[in-house]
Amino acid sequence: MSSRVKVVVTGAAGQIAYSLIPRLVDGKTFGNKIVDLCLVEIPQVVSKLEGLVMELEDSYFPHMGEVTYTDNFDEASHDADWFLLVGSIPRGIVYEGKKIEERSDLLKINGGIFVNQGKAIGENGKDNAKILVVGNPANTNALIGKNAAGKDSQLWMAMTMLDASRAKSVISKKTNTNVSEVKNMIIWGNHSPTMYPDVENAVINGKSGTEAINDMTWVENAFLPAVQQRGKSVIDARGASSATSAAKAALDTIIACENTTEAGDCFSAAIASDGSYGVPEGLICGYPLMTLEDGSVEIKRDISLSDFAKERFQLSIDELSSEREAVKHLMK
Ligand code: NAX
Repeated sequence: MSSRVKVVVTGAAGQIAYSLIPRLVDGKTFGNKIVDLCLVEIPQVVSKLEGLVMELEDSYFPHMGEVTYTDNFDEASHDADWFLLVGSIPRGIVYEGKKIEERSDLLKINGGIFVNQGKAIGENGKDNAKILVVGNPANTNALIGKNAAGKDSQLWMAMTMLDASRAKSVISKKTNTNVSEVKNMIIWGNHSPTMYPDVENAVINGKSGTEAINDMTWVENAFLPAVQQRGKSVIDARGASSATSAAKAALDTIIACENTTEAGDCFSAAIASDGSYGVPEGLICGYPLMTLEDGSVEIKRDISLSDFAKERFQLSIDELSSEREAVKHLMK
């Protein structure tokens, strides 16, 4: 066990974090590295983290390093390699006397949080820090955070891995294959119901998605709604939003960034557009990504999109543009 990695997790007393945090130190996500954890919560619930830390200590994790907790994000951010920004204010709660129902209110409240966290990450995080935003609206929160951080050497991502894993599961059932046989699964656009999960460019058991599925009626009427609405279906069935699957997706995103991507494959996350695939520059957009041998993360640029795909993807790009417009006052 040689090197160490410092990971900051916000929303550490929430339901995703309860599944996520133990697996950060289990010796699989970061391989042989010792993992120092800094857990962050809001002042009202930060004391609960004492119990979580007790459980971590009681769980026998040889790869666990120093574990601290705080309600001070600024303090937590020093020299961190990874930031998992899970904490955000969910829809439906009463915040400062008002029930938060509208996406625009959600954007406003969470936007404020991400300005401050972004500044701290830019000032105090490692120059090559990676930031994964899970808290919704994830793409626009990441946009605000990245802008406030102002450090291009840091990689800001919004999580779309859960959407990719959901898509792989639906395809594997349809084609009677194992989920591991579904590769190159791309989620284009926003982490919202407008996302475009790309069956045509998936590779299923070595065949192109178009050839393996060969049923665009199923794609349009069954596959797309199943993936786009899966979050809601889980809430309806469980009475709570996806937690263990979201935690697994965050871990899979870290693993994808820490290891070279196999030829012919890619992983899904949203990063800042450089204009690729016609997306306005700067939007945090779901793309096919590859981790190269030198550890850098790049957009895979050789994917061709059908007219059907382009049309669907454009809806999500338009949504991202309108979200950027709604938070432009936070982007000075
Ligand atoms: P919980 O409500 O269980 O936990 C969120 C925690 O964040 C709470 O304990 C809260 O006190 C804390 N928090 C709020 N503001 C904070 C701040 N400024 N600093 C630190 N902590 C803060 O929610 P959970 O189910 O864990 O979900 C967390 C977020 O993930 C939500 O925004 C949710 O919408 C989002 N999701 C994103 C997904 C994705 O694929 N990108 C999928 C799953 C999930 O829906």
